[in-house]
Amino acid sequence: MPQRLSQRAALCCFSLQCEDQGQEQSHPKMPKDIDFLLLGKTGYGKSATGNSILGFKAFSSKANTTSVTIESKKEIAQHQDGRRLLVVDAPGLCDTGGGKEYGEKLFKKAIKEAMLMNPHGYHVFLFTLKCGSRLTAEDLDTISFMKNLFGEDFVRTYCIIIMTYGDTLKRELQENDTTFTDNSFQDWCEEQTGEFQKLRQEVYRRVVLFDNFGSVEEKASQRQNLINMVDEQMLTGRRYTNKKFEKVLQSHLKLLTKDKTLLPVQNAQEEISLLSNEIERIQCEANIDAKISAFEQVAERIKKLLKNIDEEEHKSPALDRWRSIAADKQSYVEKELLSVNQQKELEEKSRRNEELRRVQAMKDEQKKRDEEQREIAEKKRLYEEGLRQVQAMMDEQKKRADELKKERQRQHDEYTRARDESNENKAKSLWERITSWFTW
Ligand SMILES: Nc1nc2c(ncn2[C@@H]2O[C@H](COP(=O)(O)OP(=O)(O)OP(=O)(O)O)[C@@H](O)[C@H]2O)c(=O)[nH]1
Ligand SMILES: [Mg+2]
Repeated sequence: MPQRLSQRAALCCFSLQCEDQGQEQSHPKMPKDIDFLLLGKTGYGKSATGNSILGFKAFSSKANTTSVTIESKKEIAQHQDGRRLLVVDAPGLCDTGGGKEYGEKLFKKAIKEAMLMNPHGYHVFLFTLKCGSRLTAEDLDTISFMKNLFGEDFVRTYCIIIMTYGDTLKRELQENDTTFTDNSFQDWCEEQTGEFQKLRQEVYRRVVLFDNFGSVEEKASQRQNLINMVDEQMLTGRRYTNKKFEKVLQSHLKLLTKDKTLLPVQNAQEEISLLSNEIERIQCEANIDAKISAFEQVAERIKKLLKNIDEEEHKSPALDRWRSIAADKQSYVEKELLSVNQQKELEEKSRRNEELRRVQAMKDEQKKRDEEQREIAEKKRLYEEGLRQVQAMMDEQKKRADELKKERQRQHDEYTRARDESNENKAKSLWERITSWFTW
């Protein structure tokens, strides 16, 4: 068995003898795992509350006039802090199905079953009441009946009151224009008088509101309120056992220890139940790495479970059934792991391709920009080259015009000189040359 379970199995027999001395935990007020038993009148929402605590629909909850739950049922879930929450849903007290006496007889039988289902006892009894209904004489009868069955101290020491139909209270407050806040329920409890207040004092104000139709977040917060209450306010942290049940329990425990076939089966059954819940939770996990890691852990747990079953196989043929269930789970988890890993690979490949595409697009963009820059630079170079050439031409023309001007000035000076010297021929030839400048 996984270590936790085999320790539990060992504790299972040990706890009955030692828990009354508060030795189960080093901090007796904070049970490591919490075992709850749901009690209350038929139709008050025990099964619905059990489902809210577990975080999934384990128990059938319906609007019937007669009892919906007719036998006790056990389910386990793992809380986010790693603790195991065991919830046993019992049939309602004072059932309407076959008269009061018959109902009480049925209930006693169911409680015996519930005790056998969890022979090391319960930490907490959740007594359900319904918000919006008065605490009736029948409810008080139910409490007396429970005290009679479990002992006078039972309510004070082990009960937490769960007020179901929290939605009704929220609606009522809203209708009176009061916003529902964290303190609203405690304020509401304070305002109550009469039998409810007496009962509240008796359980040291351990009353928690449950809206079993609330959102997942609301249910998680209700569950946390309940667990905080168990951690902070439970008076002993011990498990409830009772002389009346002890005989039955002792013989059952003896059977468990003597008949080596029962414990391994019970442990395998519990671990498979936990694994099933964990697999369901993992299915909803959105983060692929978290999903893979959780599946790997589950695969490891199944491997250990199968190993333990193989080691204890000789003890009980009933283990065959659990081995086959565990093997089914193993192949399911392996398939899921394969598929999630493939999905991860595909996602990574597509991410890599996307990255490559992005880098290529960036490179193309840069290339285009470089090309445009080159074109602009070439145009600029050509333009400047053109400008330089025009400037050079203009400079050349100016130079030639200056030279021409100088030559003409020189010829004109020569002509003036020839005329002054009365050198008619030279003057005439020079004048003809001067006038020829303007003929074209
Ligand atoms: N509105 C509302 N309805 C609720 C709430 N909790 C339970 N119910 C309803 O009350 C009815 C009885 O609920 P159950 O969970 O079957 O009650 P139970 O105490 O397990 O009944 P038995 O199994 O017959 O003893 C169902 O129709 C539930 O949907 C709640 O918080 N709000
Ligand atoms: Mg029920």
